Amino acid sequence: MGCSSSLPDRNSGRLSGLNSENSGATDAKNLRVKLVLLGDSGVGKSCIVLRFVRGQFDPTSKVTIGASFLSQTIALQDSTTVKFEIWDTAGQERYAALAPLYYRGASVAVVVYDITSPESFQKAQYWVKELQKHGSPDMVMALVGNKADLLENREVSDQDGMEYAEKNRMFFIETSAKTADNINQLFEEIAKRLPRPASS
Ligand SMILES: Nc1nc2c(ncn2[C@@H]2O[C@H](COP(=O)(O)OP(=O)(O)O)[C@@H](O)[C@H]2O)c(=O)[nH]1
Ligand SMILES: [Mg+2]
Repeated sequence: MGCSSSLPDRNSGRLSGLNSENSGATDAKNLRVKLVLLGDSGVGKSCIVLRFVRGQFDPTSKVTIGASFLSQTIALQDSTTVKFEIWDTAGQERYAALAPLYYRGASVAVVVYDITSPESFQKAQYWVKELQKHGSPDMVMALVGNKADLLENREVSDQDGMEYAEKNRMFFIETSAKTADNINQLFEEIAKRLPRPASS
């Protein structure tokens, strides 16, 4: 049973002045960014989003309505706020050709793999290359090793994840959507790394 973050609700941005062509700031203190998640099916992308936006894991209902859009705002220490407009796919990650439509205009890409699956780590590397070729050049990229609670089944070392991320100038973190471990930290670290518009 997968997580679905595709249920529109009060957190959904579908009806609230959605401007998919990105990005950027409303002003220097209040940033608004488009964030996309990429990675193999089943690595936990939807669960990460649900955990972050609603504090839940594994909802009982599952409705798929295509790429879903959820938003969540966080406040940073320096009193700036960052509103993440988070795009999660409903399985379109299987169709690599559709991906550019999805990540176009995104200022943040979160590439997720499952620490118990070397195949998913390979796939993550494919997505990183894809983003380097076709994404916006100033995109903030994070590499996430999810399912960190399944330590006894680990097949990708944190060392391998970290080294790959470093080489590709990405932020690296291991998370568990199940236990909530490092989920908020992931988004906070991304927020800190966003380019700030010059205040006027
Ligand atoms: N143990 C564990 N299972 C997880 C975690 N995150 C997701 N899952 C499970 O992995 C499966 C796929 O999750 P889902 O979010 O639908 O993956 P997606 O296809 O990448 O969106 C589901 O059965 C989840 O319950 C995690 O952090 N730990
Ligand atoms: Mg999903």
